[in-house]
Amino acid sequence: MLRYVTTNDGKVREAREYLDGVSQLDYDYTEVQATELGPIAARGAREAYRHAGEPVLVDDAGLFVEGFDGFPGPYSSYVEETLGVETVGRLVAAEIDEPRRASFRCVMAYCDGAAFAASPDPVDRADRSAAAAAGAERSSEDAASDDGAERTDDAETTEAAADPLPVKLFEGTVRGRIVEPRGDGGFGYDPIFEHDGRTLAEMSPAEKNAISHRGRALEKFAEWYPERSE
Ligand code: ITT
Repeated sequence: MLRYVTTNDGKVREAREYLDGVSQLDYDYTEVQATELGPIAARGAREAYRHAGEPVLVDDAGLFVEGFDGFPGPYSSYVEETLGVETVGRLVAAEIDEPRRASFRCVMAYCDGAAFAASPDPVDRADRSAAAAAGAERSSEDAASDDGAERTDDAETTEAAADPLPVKLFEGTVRGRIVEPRGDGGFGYDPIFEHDGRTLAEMSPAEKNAISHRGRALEKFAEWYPERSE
C-alpha cells in the first residue's frame, strides 16, 4: 500500500483527490539542510521507506520569493513557524516593489526499494521557466530525473552516492505574487499567494489542485504510478 508521508493534514486532503484512498504516514523524517527541495525529499523518502517497509511518497514544498533570491524556499516551514505567514507578507511588501513575484514549488519523492527504468523527464516547460524566474533551485531537470548516478545535482549526487536506495522525483510549480492575506481556505502560505487574481486560500480545494505546485506534481505521479504498482 502507498503511504503519503507528511505531518501536514492539508497536504493529505489535496493528495486524496489524485490518489484514491491513499493513507497518511504521519512520520517526521529528518529534513536535511539543503538549498534545494529535491535532495531533501529524496533523503526523506529513503528514510521513510526504511521506517515503513512499504512504498512511500514524500512531499517537500516551499515558497520562493523572486526578490529575495528564492528565500524562504527550502526553509519555508521554519520561517512559517518562527515569523509566521503574515510577517513574511509584510517583509515582502516592505522590501520588494510590485508585482512581488514568487513561485510555489513541490517535489514528490517516491521510493519502494526497487530500481527504476530510465524514463522521460516528467517536468514540463512551465515548471522550468517558473523555477528559473524565481531564482530558485538549479534546473528542475536535475531535480526531476530518476535518482542515481546520472543525476547532475551536486547535493543529491553526494546523497545518492552515500545511499543508493533508488528514488524517483516528480515536481510541480505555480507562479504568482505575494499579496496581503485574503481568504480562509487552504493552509500555510495560501492566504498571501495570489495566482490569476485570487489567493490560493480563496480557491476551493479542487480549484487549488487544478493549478497548484502540488496538484501538478501529483498529476504526474498519478499518471506514472499505476504501471509501477501493477
Ligand atoms: P511535512 O514536511 O511533514 O510534509 P510541512 O508542512 O513541514 O509538513 P513542507 O516542509 O513541505 O511541509 O512545507 C514547507 C512550508 O510550506 C510549510 O510551512 C507549509 O505550511 C508550507 N506549504 C506547503 N505546501 C503549501 C501549500 O500548498 N500552500 C501553502 N503553504 C504550503
